[in-house]
Amino acid sequence: MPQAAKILVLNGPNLNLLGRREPEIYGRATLATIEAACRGKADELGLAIDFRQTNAEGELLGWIHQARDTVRGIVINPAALTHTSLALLDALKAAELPIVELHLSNPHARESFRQFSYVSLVATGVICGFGVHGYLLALEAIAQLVKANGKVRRRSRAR
Ligand code: DHK
Repeated sequence: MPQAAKILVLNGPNLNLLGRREPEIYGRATLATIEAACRGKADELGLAIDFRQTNAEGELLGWIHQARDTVRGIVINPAALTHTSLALLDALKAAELPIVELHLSNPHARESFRQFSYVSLVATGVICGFGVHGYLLALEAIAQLVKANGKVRRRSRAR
């Protein structure tokens, strides 16, 4: 049986507070619930996921640096770093992987400072406004991208 493609699912600052933090905007599901839903979806799609959250920008950048050689794609909810981090944009560019940018809320319908995304400049596509379901849509999207990529680019390392 072929090895499942590995996907990194990243969550940025404050997303550890999901369920308690502004539930009218971000919903009542906790990050643990979201991770469990992602694991179920990944199994369905034949993907292996590495699901992580950090409040530290440097840690997030380090994970992205490693991803270049260890995974086939990245799903990222960069949270507030979406709108502020040029370093995140550069790290994602350097990863040279398919990237799905994800937001629980629809930042375009919110404050003006949320309407610019550094990450969108490098993302293959963006999913926003669908709450927890967005994570499942993002996994479907990355599965398609990885499949399409595999057809044109075979790499020797298993990842
Ligand atoms: C999460 C955050 O923490 C915000 O800073 C972003 C994003 C939106 C979300 O909707 O998942 O602006």
